[in-house]
Amino acid sequence: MDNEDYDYQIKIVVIGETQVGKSSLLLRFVDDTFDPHQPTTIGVDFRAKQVDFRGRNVRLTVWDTAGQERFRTLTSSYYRGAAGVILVYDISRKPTFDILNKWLAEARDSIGDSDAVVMLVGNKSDIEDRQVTTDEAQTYAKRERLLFVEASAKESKCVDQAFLETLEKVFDQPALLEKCLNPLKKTSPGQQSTAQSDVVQPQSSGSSGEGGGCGFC
Ligand SMILES: Nc1nc2c(ncn2[C@@H]2O[C@H](COP(=O)(O)OP(=O)(O)OP(=O)(O)O)[C@@H](O)[C@H]2O)c(=O)[nH]1
Ligand SMILES: [Mg+2]
Repeated sequence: MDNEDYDYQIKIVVIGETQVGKSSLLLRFVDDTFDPHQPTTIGVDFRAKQVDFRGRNVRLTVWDTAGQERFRTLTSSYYRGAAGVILVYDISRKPTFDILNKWLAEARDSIGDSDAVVMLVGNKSDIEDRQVTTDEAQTYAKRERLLFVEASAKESKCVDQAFLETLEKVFDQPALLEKCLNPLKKTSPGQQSTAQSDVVQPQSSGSSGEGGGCGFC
């Protein structure tokens, strides 16, 4: 896609402990693939996907970084300009849930408290032997004002929903959306009302809503 072919460019960053499935969620969303032997991320990876949303061409840029501290670089530039954050834990490993505060603090310190939409994703919902209940994650999401969904990159469950609901919330915040306008676009779609929500909805149903429950899909 040429630079002028999209109305908005929306940056989404994916964060969370190592091995929770950040890269797997990204690859499922962008390429609809899954690798059971996904290599650990070193540094930063980046993928783009175009979506039509509420009658607009949206270029989603999804950034994926290493969960392992020693492979992480340049934290501030990673978060810069992000409108959405996908905060991931693994429902089968409690420590990845217990450490969410650390990741949330880092994201909020880097981006600003209300300058991005944060979606909490409990990944690996296909695993039966879970260590984090839906209820406790839901309570945490509500307290921290996060969107929330349980997903499985492996089984392609609720992955699109996680990304599209994040996008939907960005579109609901005109000030945030304004920052994502394509500067090369000659006619600003922002001159029309960007807050109108009567056109296209993401395919997801069972929307979690902010601070709300888990979307079961
Ligand atoms: N069962 C199951 N396994 C998954 C799922 N998502 C990812 N995995 C596996 O979990 C492991 C880690 O996945 P990654 O996507 O590399 O995790 P990551 O968070 O990117 O890890 P780092 O890059 O080290 O931070 C891999 O073996 C994946 O195949 C899932 O939904 N279900
Ligand atoms: Mg990775």
